Amino acid sequence: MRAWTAPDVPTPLVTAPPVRLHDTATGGPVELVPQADAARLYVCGITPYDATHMGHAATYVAFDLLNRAWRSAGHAVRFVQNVTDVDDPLLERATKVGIDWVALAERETELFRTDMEALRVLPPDAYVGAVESIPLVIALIERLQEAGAVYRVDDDLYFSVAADADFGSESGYSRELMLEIFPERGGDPERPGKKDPLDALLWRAERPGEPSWDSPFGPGRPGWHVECAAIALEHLGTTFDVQGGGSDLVFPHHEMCAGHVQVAEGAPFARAYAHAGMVAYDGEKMSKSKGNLVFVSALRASEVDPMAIRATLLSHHYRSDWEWTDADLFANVDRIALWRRALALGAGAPAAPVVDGVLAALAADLDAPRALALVDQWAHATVGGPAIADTSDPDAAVTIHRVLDSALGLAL
Ligand code: 5CA
Ligand code: ZN
Repeated sequence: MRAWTAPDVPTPLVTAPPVRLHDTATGGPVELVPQADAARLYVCGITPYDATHMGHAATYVAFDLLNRAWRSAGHAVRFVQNVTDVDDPLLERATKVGIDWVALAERETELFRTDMEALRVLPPDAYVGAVESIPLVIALIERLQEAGAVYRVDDDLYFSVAADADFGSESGYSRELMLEIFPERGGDPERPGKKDPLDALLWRAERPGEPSWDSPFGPGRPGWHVECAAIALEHLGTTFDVQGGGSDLVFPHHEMCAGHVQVAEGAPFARAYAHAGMVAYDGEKMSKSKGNLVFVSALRASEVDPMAIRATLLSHHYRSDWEWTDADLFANVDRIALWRRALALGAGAPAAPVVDGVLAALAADLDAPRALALVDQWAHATVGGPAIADTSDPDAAVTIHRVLDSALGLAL
């Protein structure tokens, strides 16, 4: 499907250091120098049944920093994202509000595109829906059948986790923890007839009132994990650089994606698995199912500068869990105003060390808070305050403007 319009990204004036990122599977940093002609990134997309909230936005801005950090280090990037445009929560919401599920998915996907554009998130090179990928899903399930990893329960097909010798290596979770989390994140451990409670649904046979597609296994629709596995495999190949998403996808989603591809291809799914922390609101994880939401589109409609929203998201390290507050947003509105005042002066405090510091911070596991702190110091030094303003660098504004735009996605 169509992605969204790319913002202009100025070419960086200096080359950034190689990117290091925390890998969930190994629990430590990995240096991500791409081994193919481009760095290859897959980021799990939305299930489009409601508007983009700050949790989604934080996750997509985090991986946008990775995309930009690779580009700053001189690499081309191939970026792929899915849209889960058929799944239980989408169908349930469409039924509840009495609208066609296709129309609901299209409407919310379109709103997401406009939110991503406003936040200056670089669009994926391939933006791929689950529905349009059903032939890929069927082909992958057939490969898994050939590998002896598939069995039937009634007319549904399941992936046998026992077929994957490395099962558990992505999350590192104990079986006890997996069993606890699985039912909370779409799994069905109690279903009679399963060989292992953790086995994952690959193909859900047609149910009355639900959409379905023909397949060699009978009419039905794809399971969730096989959707991302098939899309990533087709559009990036095996062992691409980074599989990304929020930390609620560590298990079972990314574990199962990795397992499906590992069994079908005999090669690792991704080189690294990166996860963004959860954004909370009113004391709980912001989630469509709980309804404790702050929408990007609602703030935009009330004239909040999208760059202040983006700065608020960047002011928290992507791996930490944090809570959205209005006070935080207003502090970042003030921060952006200060930076604009400093940039308007033209000359300012020396910019080169700021550029180096910002690029180094982002290359070191996407440390945006450290990058913002460096720009804060520069802005304070430039506008003066009680001290005398430092305007020793005649080109400071142009240089800082450029690095803010290219590396942090803040176009001021
Ligand atoms: N369609 C699937 C992925 S294939 C899905 O999880 N969709 S979603 O709409 O529920 O979430 C989209 C992305 O936002 C996922 O990467 C998810 O991990 C992330 N996300 C959801 N809630 C939060 C939150 N409160 N904080 C941070 N990230 C979140
Ligand atoms: Zn996914």
